[in-house]
Amino acid sequence: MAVLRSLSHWGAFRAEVVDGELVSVSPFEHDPHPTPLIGVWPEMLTSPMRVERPVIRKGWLAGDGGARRGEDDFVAVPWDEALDIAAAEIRRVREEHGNQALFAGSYGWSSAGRVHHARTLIRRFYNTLGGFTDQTTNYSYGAAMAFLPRVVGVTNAIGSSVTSFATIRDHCDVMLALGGIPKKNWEVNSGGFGQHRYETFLNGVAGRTRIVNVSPYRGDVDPRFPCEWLPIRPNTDTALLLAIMQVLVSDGSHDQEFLDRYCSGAESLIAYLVGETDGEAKTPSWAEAITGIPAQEIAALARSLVGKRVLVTANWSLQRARHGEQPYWATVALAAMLGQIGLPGGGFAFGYGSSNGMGNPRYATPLYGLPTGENGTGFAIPCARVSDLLLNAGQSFRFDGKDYTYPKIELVHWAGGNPFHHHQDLNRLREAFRQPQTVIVNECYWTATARHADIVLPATTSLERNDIGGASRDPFILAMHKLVPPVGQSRDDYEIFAALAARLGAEEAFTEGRSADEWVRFAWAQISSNLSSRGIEPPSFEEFWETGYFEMPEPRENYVMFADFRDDPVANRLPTPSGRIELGSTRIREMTDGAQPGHPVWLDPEEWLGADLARTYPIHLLTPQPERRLHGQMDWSAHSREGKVREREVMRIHPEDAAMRGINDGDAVRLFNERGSCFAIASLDDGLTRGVALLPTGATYDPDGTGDRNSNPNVLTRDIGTSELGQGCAAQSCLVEVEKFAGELPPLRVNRPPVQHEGGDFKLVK
Ligand SMILES: Nc1nc2c(c(=O)[nH]1)N[C@H]1C(S)=C(S)[C@@H](COP(=O)(O)OP(=O)(O)OC[C@H]3O[C@@H](n4cnc5c(=O)[nH]c(N)nc54)[C@H](O)[C@@H]3O)O[C@H]1N2
Ligand SMILES: Nc1nc2c(c(=O)[nH]1)N[C@H]1C(S)=C(S)[C@@H](COP(=O)(O)OP(=O)(O)OC[C@H]3O[C@@H](n4cnc5c(=O)[nH]c(N)nc54)[C@H](O)[C@@H]3O)O[C@H]1N2
Ligand SMILES: [Mo]
Repeated sequence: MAVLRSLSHWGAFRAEVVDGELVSVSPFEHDPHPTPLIGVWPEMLTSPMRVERPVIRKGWLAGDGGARRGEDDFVAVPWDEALDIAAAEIRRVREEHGNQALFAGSYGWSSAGRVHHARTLIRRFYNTLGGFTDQTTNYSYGAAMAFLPRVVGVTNAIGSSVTSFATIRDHCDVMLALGGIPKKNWEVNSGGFGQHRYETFLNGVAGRTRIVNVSPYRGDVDPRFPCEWLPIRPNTDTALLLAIMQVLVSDGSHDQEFLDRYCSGAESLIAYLVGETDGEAKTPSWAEAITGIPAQEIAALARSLVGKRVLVTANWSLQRARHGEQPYWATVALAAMLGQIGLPGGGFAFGYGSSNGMGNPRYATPLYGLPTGENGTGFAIPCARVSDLLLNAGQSFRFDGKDYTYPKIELVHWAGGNPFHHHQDLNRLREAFRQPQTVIVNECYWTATARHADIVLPATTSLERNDIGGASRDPFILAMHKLVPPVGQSRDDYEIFAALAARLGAEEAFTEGRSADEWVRFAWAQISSNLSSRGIEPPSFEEFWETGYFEMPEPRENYVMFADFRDDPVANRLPTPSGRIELGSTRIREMTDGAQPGHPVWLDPEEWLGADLARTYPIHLLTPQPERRLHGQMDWSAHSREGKVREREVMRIHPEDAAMRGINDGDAVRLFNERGSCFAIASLDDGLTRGVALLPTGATYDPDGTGDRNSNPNVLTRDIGTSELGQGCAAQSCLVEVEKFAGELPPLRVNRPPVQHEGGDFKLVK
């Protein structure tokens, strides 16, 4: 191999390997702005935090019922024994309680490589056994994923292709960016990619387009790019959007023709805006009381949009809040009132600030993961309802207009995700994790989730196996070369599931007679045939593997969302009941028994700065994605640690909010509410809306009673769905109090692996 290469969700890289050891990494030669995140690998590949061998929790072996999950020691066992025990347990639960009692939704990002994608493999495995309780939608934009199709009929408005950045560059006058366009989020994209394009995007747009960063945080647009900042209280964007629409409607400057031709139900929204429905017009002064933005500014902003090409955008975090469906619906509605949906550089789009490659041309780069097969139970919960599932067996819940019942779960199996990173209200999750009889986790590292398991199976990272990765929005298909042999006794997830399948009589169904490397070749064959069918000449596998990447040709056209629909709304009707954009919807009203009135509406998010609860917990805590890692991954790396102070995460707070509490820059603070508490180091920042604090996610949970010794904000967040419509994660609706912490910060226990004994006599080995 000329050059060894690999890839992670934060980008492609070249590797220097000497004597089976990864010595250094260097950026992919076609990445214009590589991230320092790739540098974590030489340290983290062989970190002491790797799970080195299969272990079983001591109390589980003694039949303790799970009460000590997360507190207990482990016992090392040989692979065969671990696999025998895990397989026997899966068989027993399936036979005694049925397939629904197996929960293996396994939400999480796992690896960039698509063949070895752990979440795909675990689903394939359980489906060969007849099925399991799965998870649907996602944490990123789960509410929108379920809800947007009700409004515009399709999901591509969020997940895949959005209006191309080149059309913004050439046509857009105003980009009203709710939640901004943060640089840090462009460091990553699921599946990995060849090119970081934040600079390309903003360099192109910032010249001609007026960018308005509507956000609680000025830093949500990189300060190198000119933009206006409109500070807003969190979770109140819907009120702002409604007031802008109210001004347009009362001035008569909205596009009635567009509403008549392309939308349905606009009259019910307009009746609400002008106050016919509830006696209150949604004026700028009405919105000032909610958003904290002066009424004159709202009115001036509204009027400044008239006659301009306007793109209304929102990042994904806006809908990870209570009633997160509403700001998205209101975004669509404002764009409709402005009449530019389907025009280049106009209309609406989501996620430009949320992930690398948003706004790229539509490469539709083909990739291939193993088929997951049919789930025999046909049952999946919305992914963020995991604690409800484990705690509320037999109870019903509503999702997207249908009622379901939670089954009783007896076995949980996770491969490639970290619920003790991603889920809200970790004390409640802890209680939930104590319910099943058995918890199995495949992990590369000693995450908080691995620590809460009964059986921990050590998995290789993607650097220890051959694979192919990439993302549909990026032009590169990337070869991932096996750089080093498996670390410790770790095995590929593929091998682990094949071995479990063999013990359960399903080996052939799982492997189809192929080794993992044969699947990689098979994947290339599938990708090649996709390329060929599009008139693109693919190289042979050998050539691809040797070159290390394949670059897609640039698409000829720039994509504009809903351009076809605009051209001909009859021939290209949307798959909604009216065939149009639904600004009013009786179906949505009925789905909630009237709780949602059937048009975009301001609904109280319960935990926000206008709530009664804000008298007790006056700080709205936002928990954005971390700059120096991907979620909880690589939290132990030097790069992640360099962003911390005294091993704790930095929390941004407004200088006046800090002063009221006697907090100085660099002080240790304790954040708390009724759900829990954690620590952080204060950083004073006047680029925040008053009353808001920002603490990124991803510090490894280190429980101590209901508190976290570390800085994991999910001990504080509320575990509730966005609403019964989308049932998405609502982490961004969270009130806390912050106090100066004068004491000694408690030492962390999660910076080293848990205690592991030698099998048999429990002799201490670590
Ligand atoms: N408060 C708050 N919470 C949030 C959010 C928020 O904004 N605020 N955001 C949410 C969002 S959008 C998301 S996507 C989630 C992310 O949540 P997760 O995706 O669960 O977080 P990760 O830390 O990426 O977890 C992936 C795990 O997979 C493991 N892994 C990697 N490769 C492999 C492999 O090959 N095999 C196996 N077996 N394991 C592997 C990694 O070691 C890691 O522990 O967090 C959510 N949580
Ligand atoms: N470096 C890095 N990049 C990542 C990730 C990572 O872990 N690390 N994770 C990736 C994943 S899985 C996802 S889903 C995306 C998430 O992408 P997003 O959901 O867009 O990102 P966040 O960082 O949660 O939020 C961005 C900003 O939104 C603002 N915001 C929060 N609430 C509100 C609100 O109510 N109104 C307004 N107007 N603004 C608000 C906050 O100021 C915050 O800084 O990021 C991806 N990118
Ligand atoms: Mo996400």
